[in-house]
Amino acid sequence: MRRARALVASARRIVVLTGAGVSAESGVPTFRGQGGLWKSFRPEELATPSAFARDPRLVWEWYAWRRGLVAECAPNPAHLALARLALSGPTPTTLVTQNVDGLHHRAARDVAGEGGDPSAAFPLEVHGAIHRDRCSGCGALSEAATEVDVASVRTLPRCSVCSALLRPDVVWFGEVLDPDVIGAAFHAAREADLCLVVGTSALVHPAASVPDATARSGGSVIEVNLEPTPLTGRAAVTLLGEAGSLVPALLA
Ligand code: BV8
Ligand code: ZN
Repeated sequence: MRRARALVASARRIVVLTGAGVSAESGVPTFRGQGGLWKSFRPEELATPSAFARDPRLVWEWYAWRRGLVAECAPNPAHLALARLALSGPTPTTLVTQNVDGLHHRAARDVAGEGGDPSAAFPLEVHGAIHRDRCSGCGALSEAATEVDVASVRTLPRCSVCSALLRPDVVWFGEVLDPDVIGAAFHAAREADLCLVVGTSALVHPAASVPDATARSGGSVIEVNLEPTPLTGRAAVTLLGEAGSLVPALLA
């Protein structure tokens, strides 16, 4: 922790990459850990365009359930410490998240408070946002309808413009990421001399390569995780433990 805190203190520019582990202590299930989402489901059944084409009702049932879960969750001390780093820390910081739960945005608003400007702590959401709908036909975006009726295909939400089925505005496997968003993430990572990676299994690309961009331009990587990952070999420091306590301690 001492070495990690020294790296944070001497960093000129910081990029942060978070994964499901940063939201675990908020009660949002991770994908691959114990109790992970993919214990009870299989990614190719749900998080793919072909799954949606084959059985949009089943895919919507999974996302509606996750939306309900996330609505009950609140940012945890790790989200809040990262928002404080980005809003009032001494070092220019860019937050990048693979998560679609919107908890970093909520932490930014909590930390900025009434009348404050939270935008500097809004993350680049490289995999989209579960609470936003996108039209599967014309691409129109809308804030999610509160309740999605997943009783049958006929009751699924449809676009008011072109009447095609709406889908959650997230990036599925086999889909390309928004080039502006992932491009900004890699740009920030190249410019940074420190990449702080919190709670990702570092298995899903291209997001998992963001820390490499910092390392390739001579920067350092600090990893916070319960266990080693493919990134551990390239990290200057790996802090093993829960993000909710390690991240506030690291950034205090
Ligand atoms: C792309 C959004 C170009 C939806 C997600 C074959 C065919 C097609 C594609 C591929 C292929 N082989 C490889 C690929 C590329 C593929 C990929 O990387 N696959 C992997 C699995 C091998 N990537 C893509 O398809 C991407 N698009 O490449 O387009 C293309 C196009 C066509 C063909 C080829 C290439 C799109 C990827 C985006 C997929 N969408 N989610 C949704 O959320 O439903 S991915 C999903 O996994 C989430 O976004 C999540 O963020 C991401 C990564 O998971 P993690 O966040 O790391 O979560 P995980 O549970 O895995 O790990 C949690 C970690 O936290 C653990 O390490 C745990 O120890 C730790 N932890 C737990 N609790 C705590 C903690 N740490 C600290 N404290 C705690 N308390
Ligand atoms: Zn439409």
